[in-house]
Amino acid sequence: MIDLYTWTTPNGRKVSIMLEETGLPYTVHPIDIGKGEQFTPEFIAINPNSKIPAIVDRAGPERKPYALWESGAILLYLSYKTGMLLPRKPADQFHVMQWLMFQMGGVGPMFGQVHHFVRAAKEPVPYAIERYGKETRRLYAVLDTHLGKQEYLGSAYSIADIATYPWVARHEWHRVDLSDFPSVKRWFDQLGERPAVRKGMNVPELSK
Ligand SMILES: N[C@@H](CCC(=O)N[C@@H](CS)C(=O)NCC(=O)O)C(=O)O
Repeated sequence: MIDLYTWTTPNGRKVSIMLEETGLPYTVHPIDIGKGEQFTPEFIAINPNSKIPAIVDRAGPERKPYALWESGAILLYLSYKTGMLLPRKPADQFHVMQWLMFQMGGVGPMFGQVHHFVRAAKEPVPYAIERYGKETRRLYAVLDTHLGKQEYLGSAYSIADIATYPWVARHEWHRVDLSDFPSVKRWFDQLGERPAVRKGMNVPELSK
């Protein structure tokens, strides 16, 4: 059983999609980052960086509980644990890791800045919207060129796609029209048909 500490954000949903894809049993613990629940001593004991997502694998290495945070590390851990969604052949595996790092170092931080300056900033900051908006569109173009040549980011559906999908799902927040990036749209629509992606995107379910 895996305990997942998460909220309704792209980084959290990467992990819920992965858990749905692998079929590993998990329990969701919503951490409302709008209310500051990431700063409680109980959560800091799991993630000293006070951010979601985090997991505790009750049957971790050596059968002991194992806490892990940083979504990229969690995706890799779950791949190693299950042997799923990360190719074994080194050339293919590093290709997936390259696109995973591209998401962690580029897509996540840059799209996240656009979210902030477009939707959350207390006052308009045109310079920031222009700077991060331009970089975001450039990253969409890089994805579009790549996905014009192959079906998925790696040689097969993998954790690189899982990491990137929930960020692209917020394309309207980035003021990006996916029809400007037809190969990203093709990939996005295709992944959106996967039952695990649909379920994972609905975690945590707050309506209950
Ligand atoms: N690099 C981290 C980023 C995690 C992150 O930024 N999480 C956000 C939600 S998507 C968060 O917890 N924000 C709360 C805060 O910054 O106080 C990861 O990929 O896990």
